[in-house]
Amino acid sequence: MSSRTSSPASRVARTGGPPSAVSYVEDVSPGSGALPPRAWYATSDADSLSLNGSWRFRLSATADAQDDSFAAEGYDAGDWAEVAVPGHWVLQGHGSPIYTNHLYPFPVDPPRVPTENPTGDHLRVFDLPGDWPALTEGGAVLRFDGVESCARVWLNGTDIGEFKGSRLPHEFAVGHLLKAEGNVLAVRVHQWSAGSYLEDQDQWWLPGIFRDVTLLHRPAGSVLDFFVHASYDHVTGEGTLRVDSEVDGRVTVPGLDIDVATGEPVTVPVAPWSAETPRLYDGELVTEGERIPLRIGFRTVSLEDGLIKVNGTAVLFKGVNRHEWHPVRGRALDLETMREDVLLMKRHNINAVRTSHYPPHPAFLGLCDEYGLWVIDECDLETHGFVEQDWRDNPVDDDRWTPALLDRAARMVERDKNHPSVVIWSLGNEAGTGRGLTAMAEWIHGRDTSRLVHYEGDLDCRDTDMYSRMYTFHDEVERIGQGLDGGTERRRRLPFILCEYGHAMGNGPGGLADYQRLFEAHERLQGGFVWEWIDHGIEDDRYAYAYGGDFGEELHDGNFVCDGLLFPDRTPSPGLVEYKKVIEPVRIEGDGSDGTVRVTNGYDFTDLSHLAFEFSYQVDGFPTGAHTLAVPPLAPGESAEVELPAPAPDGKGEEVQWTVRALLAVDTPWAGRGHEVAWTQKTVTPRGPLPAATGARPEADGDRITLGPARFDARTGDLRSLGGVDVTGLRLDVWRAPTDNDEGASWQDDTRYGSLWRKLGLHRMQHRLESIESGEEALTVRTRVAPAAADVALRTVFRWTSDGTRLRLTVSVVPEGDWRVPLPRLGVRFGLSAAATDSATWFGSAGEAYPDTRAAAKLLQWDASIDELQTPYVRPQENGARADVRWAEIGGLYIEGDPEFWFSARRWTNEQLDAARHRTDLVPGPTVWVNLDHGQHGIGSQSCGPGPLPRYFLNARPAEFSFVFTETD
Ligand code: IPT
Repeated sequence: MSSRTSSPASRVARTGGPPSAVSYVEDVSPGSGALPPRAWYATSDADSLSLNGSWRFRLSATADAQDDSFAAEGYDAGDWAEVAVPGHWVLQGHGSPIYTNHLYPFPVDPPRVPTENPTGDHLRVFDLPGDWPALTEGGAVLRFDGVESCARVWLNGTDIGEFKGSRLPHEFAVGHLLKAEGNVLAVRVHQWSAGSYLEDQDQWWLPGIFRDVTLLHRPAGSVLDFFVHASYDHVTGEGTLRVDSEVDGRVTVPGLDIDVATGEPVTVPVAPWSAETPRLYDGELVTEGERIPLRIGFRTVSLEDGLIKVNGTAVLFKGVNRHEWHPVRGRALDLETMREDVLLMKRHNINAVRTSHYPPHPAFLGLCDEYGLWVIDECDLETHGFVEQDWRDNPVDDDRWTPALLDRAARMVERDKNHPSVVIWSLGNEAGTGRGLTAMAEWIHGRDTSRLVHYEGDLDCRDTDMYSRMYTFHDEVERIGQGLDGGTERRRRLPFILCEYGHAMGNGPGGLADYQRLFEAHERLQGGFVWEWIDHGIEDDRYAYAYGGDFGEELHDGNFVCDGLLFPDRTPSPGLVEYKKVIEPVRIEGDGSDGTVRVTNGYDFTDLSHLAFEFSYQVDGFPTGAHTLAVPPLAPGESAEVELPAPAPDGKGEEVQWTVRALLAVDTPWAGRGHEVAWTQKTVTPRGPLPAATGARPEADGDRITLGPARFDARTGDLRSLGGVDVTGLRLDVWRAPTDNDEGASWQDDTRYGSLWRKLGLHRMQHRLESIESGEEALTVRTRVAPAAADVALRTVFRWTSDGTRLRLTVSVVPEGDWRVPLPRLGVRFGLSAAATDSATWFGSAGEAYPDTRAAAKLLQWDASIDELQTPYVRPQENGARADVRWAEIGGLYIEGDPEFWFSARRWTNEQLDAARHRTDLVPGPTVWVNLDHGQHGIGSQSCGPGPLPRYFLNARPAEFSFVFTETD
């Protein structure tokens, strides 16, 4: 029977609460009907049936718009839409996503939620496979791995319960309800619920059944919950295994000759598990009714001497915060996407993940076990929006909510407790402080004594085993490292981590290398986790990638959701390349002038025998062939002086560098032999001086002045052409399209240079021509470059000379007035015909670099198309500068610089780049604009953290720099 009308129950007048049929939505309790939480496992010999796939779907505007008749057998949903499960309906054409950072997109009135509460009824009819034994033997469990934010479930017309806790599993016993054919599974999902108050993470609000739905056969005597305890004694080299199981059985590990009863400990020599050596032993848990494969990693986590140690060794976290993200599927990730994340992390020297800010799909943790990553597993809890009311009514400090908090803690710990990769439990993120958090910490400490507990909001570390902060400035981190930060006595005894730092929003983050130096200098500083792994842009025809506000949200936080080291399609951004270099596990130091370099093993656990060291010279950026550098298999922390294998070649006047690269000597599961892990480069022979290019004399020629191959406008002093190459608009340039880090976060008012620059008018500098002097051997053009309404200026002299073939420009800049802000950039820009300019070749850094993001700036001779020279930040902004450029060839010009310069070129102006909001706003014009910069302001991390350190400031001060231009053909 089909019905589209509301039942009388859902029409009752509202007298202070929702109709009873949906009262669970606003109930602070975690739900009812679900089985107790237990360990999650991917496979067993018991049957299972995936219920993923296409489901019937009906969207209602309110929680109570429809009665439950759709759950009845025989209901005809033939005219409903269809959605993919796992999935979010707002990404499948029904309603829209909403992005807010910490503001609740509904009135803060806990636990009440809006009447307008998008509610998706999901329906799936399924038959049991022919050989499914459940009907005759044992029971069955229906498992939901993730539903946002609240669901009520019916099977074959029977209401089996409702639950909240979006990124946590919920299981229901359903064996007694199953039929061989025509089972009707009905799931009503509400976007908003009391649970939404606990899930105020900085991300898109994305309702739906977004993780797997599985029916598990439970044979008689099958496994319930089990806890694999596998510790490692680094003194004896032995591991102790004990598998506690609610249902008695046996545990076998063939590789270790183990065959013991559950609950019985056994100690044997083993190879330990670590993120660097992820040794897993295959085993099996066998009960009367089921066999479950185990992957056992032996390791012991401890807090000792004020340090986080694993297997007796202090670890240095080189981590990232990972939200689950896919630009089309949102938080519904498939295994291959998860694997891609893990492989990308491993290939970029990352050794740790904080699962910000909820437990990930459980399969992700299996990959962390397998490939080797330290994991801080974080509970699905954030109440950040309460900060707007000074944390009044914060659920974590209100006993009525404590059962829900404990339920969340238990669902995380029970689900994930058998993963060796998980070394730390985190209570949640940005939830203030309160008794509920303490209750969670106490429960977790009691349930699992083998791991540590983290929570950043607990400044006194009452409940936690480490002092954790986010976005702390370098100087404070240093004080913490030195133990000079004060705090409670307990805190002073604890190790420190930065659970978030290096805000990777847009161009940046800057300053990573400076943090890493601190981490390496002070033992108490056990590393950090860059914020964050991937941009949460949503693929969208209108914009390429959409961000907050693009769906008409009434409240939103714009592109603050695009702050990752990967672009939404998982292309590494320059920030990831930089991070990889900053955290490289081998240090190669020294300039080689004494014929040696110093190699230091920066791994915590492995020696260097898995690496091969390659040594090569390059002349003018061109490699000259490789040699082997004989590095001994140094133990962790050890260093050695290693002899350079070959004398430097005669560069014949060209610049010579050597490069040492540490490469994988063997194939690993995450990268092949030859993969570069670390490198260092040093200049042996500097390049020669720039050609003087003098001798020719400026000649007046009507409205033109000719100087060697160059022609200038006699009235303006502007360069018009060099030989056959037309040049337009060559002038001093100080503007860059402010980066997200230039713009800064709203709470950092006094040093937000993006807006200070704009306020001063650096984006609309006026260029006043003061004089053109055509002398004996130089054409000198003087300008005063200044913004309207201000008395600051840059007095600029362009001095042009030529030897008849080459054209040399020396730019001298003298600031005038009281400059209170640094300059965005300082250099010249000019336009070339786009028709004649589709690529560039240069000798300088291969990739993008800025003053405080240049650790990975490896010098090479390189070429790229103009399009490839752009870094496509989701919100367009300054990008693509190449550092240390000696020379560049572009559009028929060969340009040498003294000193080295920053080079960029694009098919639009910096002003157009600044105006663009999305990639699709950038439309190529007829001109390629080239910037040759003497200086760039640092990048910093001020979109959520410190700006550039003072040494990366581009302060206005007198400067002089030169270029020599030669036509190439
Ligand atoms: C911090 C949050 O923990 C994280 O979820 C994210 O919002 C990040 O900031 C910024 O992208 S909270 C910080 C603003 C104090």
